[in-house]
Amino acid sequence: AWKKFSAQEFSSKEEFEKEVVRHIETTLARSLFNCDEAAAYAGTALAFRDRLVIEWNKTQQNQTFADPKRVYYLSLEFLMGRALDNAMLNVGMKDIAQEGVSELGFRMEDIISQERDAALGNGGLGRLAACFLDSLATLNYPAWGYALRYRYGIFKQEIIDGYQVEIPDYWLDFNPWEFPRHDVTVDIQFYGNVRKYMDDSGKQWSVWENGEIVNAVAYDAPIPGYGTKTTNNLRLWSSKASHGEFDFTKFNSGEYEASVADQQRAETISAVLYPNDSLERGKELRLKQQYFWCAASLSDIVRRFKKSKKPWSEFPNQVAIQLNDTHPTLAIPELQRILIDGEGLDWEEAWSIVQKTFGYTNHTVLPEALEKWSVPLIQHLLPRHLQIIYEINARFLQWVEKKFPKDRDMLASVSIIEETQPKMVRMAYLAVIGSHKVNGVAELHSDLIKTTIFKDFVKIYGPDKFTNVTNGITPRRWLHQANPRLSELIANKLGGYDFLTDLTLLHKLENFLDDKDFRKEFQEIKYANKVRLAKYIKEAQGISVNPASLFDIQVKRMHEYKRQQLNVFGVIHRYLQLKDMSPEERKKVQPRVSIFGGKAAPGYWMAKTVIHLINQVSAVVNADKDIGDLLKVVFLEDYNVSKAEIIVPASDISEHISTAGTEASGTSNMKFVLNGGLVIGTCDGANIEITREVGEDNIFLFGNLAEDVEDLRHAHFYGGFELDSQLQRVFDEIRNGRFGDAGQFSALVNSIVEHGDYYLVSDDFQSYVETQNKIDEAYKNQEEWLTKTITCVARMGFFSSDRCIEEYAQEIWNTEPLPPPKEN
Ligand code: 26Q
Repeated sequence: AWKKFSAQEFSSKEEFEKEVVRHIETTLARSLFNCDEAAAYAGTALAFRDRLVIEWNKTQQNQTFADPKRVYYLSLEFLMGRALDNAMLNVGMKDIAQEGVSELGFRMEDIISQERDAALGNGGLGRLAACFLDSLATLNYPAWGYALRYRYGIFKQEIIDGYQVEIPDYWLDFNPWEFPRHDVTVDIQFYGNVRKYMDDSGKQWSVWENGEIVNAVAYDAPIPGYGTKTTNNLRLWSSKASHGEFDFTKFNSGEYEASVADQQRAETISAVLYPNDSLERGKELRLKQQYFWCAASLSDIVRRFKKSKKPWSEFPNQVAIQLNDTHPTLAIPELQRILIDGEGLDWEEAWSIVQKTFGYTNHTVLPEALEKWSVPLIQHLLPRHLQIIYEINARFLQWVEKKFPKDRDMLASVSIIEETQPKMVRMAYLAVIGSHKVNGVAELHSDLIKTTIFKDFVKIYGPDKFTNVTNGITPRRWLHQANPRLSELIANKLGGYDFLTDLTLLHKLENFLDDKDFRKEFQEIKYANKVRLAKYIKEAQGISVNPASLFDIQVKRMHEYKRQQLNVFGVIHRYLQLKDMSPEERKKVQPRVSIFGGKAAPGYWMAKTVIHLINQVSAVVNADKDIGDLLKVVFLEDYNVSKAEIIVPASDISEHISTAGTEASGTSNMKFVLNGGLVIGTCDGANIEITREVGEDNIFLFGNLAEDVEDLRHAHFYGGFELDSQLQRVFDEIRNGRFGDAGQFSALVNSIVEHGDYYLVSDDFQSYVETQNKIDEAYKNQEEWLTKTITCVARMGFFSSDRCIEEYAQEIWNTEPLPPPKEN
């Protein structure tokens, strides 16, 4: 086996075992005689945690001493998944640990699966933040993540009678990876009023007073890099009642209940992750979360900067703050407030610091998903911030007015304040105005934001403020950890594991396209991964699937724009065709398993209806004796990061079929291809760049283009659109009750046949079905298929999140790595 790198190591399995046993007996106070898998997990995690902590402390010390420019990644979501396997692989001692745990009578797989996912996110945006932390540490960037310590992560999904049911995810019972920092707390203010006064020198000050105070307590988690000792920090804020005089008097005077109620109200702020991956309009608690987190993080960042005793003008040379979507936009007026009200800087000086400090990443062009908050709500909760937002807007509009005199439309269209009833604050505009760079997450998406939602800002600032950083994924988790056999095979061919930190090295795999042994093993690994998924499907859903079938997978959040409905209509069409065939004809058919997974936001009725339809179709098709293995339909419950690690390596085809122009990037497309699966997809998001890299012959593209979407929607609106006859038949069968109570699905069907088919399902259906048929044909030639998949893997180097981070560092943050000092 190849030596990956040298790190601080357990010198032997005996030493590792001793540490595990010590933790079980002393830290957990448990007897070895009743050591179950949970205890074995805890012991193993704690043994590795000890190793991480040492490097973590050294890294932080080194960063404090060198005091380089740091990156702060503000994201309300970090979808981390499990930590133990990642820690073992990044520290590089999984082999020793594996031997150790087996001597203790356990299987490493079982121990790893004891851990609960840290599911502090909804989907793509949260997982992107987690991949970025891995890359930042691996590349030795001094970087911190900031988020909230939710008591409840994204809900667990159960399917009962075909319907989604949400179960709370209370995940903190035992979490060895977090360290409470009860000494690191920040007072956060809400409500109250603003008073103006003049000091002796005649200077005007604003004070925000009489508010309610909530305490933010820091909890830290170590983020180990791969093959480096750099261990960065993820800081999560937890809300707690502040024990100021106010509570104390209540308690003293016997108002115990009122006092406890105050405490609970404070703790509610960090209680739960909002389970919407588009929008939850107007919820005061969500706005409280956002401010609580921004204010705590900024106070922490400013405190750290002030220790260096540098002048304020140095702040943007020491601090880069990246805003993951508009969720942390309040950080902009908050920093301005700290600088002018707290530090006494004048407006212009402060504002120039603010603009140089922030960068903003946009993740959507869908207008309904753009964040807005009502002026009265902000006025009530954050009166001083509303004043500052108005001042930012007034100065900005004045400046625009000079550039575009007498253009009233321009002023109204770029104003941060939308003049509706009530007035609304457009958070994306505030984020654009308060940042020095704005980026989209794939080329098409970055082009689209410049011509749609931020069109006028391009006129005002020029095009250079807007840039693209195409998303990426960490090859450590999404290749090495999820698919260890493939990773090892590649290492054997390329002469080591360097590709894990330079993914472009994968291109050398093309030299082995004719290597019979390599091809055979590559194919065997895919088959073994499918067997593993089949086993999981049997255990979890009770459905038997044949691993020799074509595995067709669509796993992602349930959304109309992602078009799981197009997929399931295609499945129904396939089923109807199979039913029409003679037994002779059926023998020629390529067997297929259609696998779905994904959560719907609890209030998103249409998305839930699609889940229900998939489950109904699954019940009918899987029970049909005529069909047998020719078609199986599976809805996998509770899709999450750790399940993705089993699902992603097992696809033959995965589906990324959003209406063109709606999916900003997509990142699971990258994960599937990196693991030797092909893609069926639309010309959308990162699919386009995947096509550029792997070549048009190695991807199955279909459907209308983004540039045609507007006209097509128009055509629907003005009628005269005739429904494809095959889709018509699918709808007829749904309506006549073939898949259960037809009434349940009428709104879904009607959204297409009567209400304008906003997501253009009917326009793309024929092209989709034809492309699926091409896939059946292509799959029959297994040798050619294999050549395609190997070629794809070889050409995925571009999609490493390491490449993204280098681009952010150069184009947006202007930061350098700080490698750990050499030790003797
Ligand atoms: C906002 C306000 C209130 C409550 C919730 C939200 C909210 C929460 C999460 C809004 C959006 C999200 C998540 C969005 C998301 O995951 N977007 C995806 O980001 C990926 C990474 O860039 C892209 O690959 C996907 O295309 C994009 O959909």
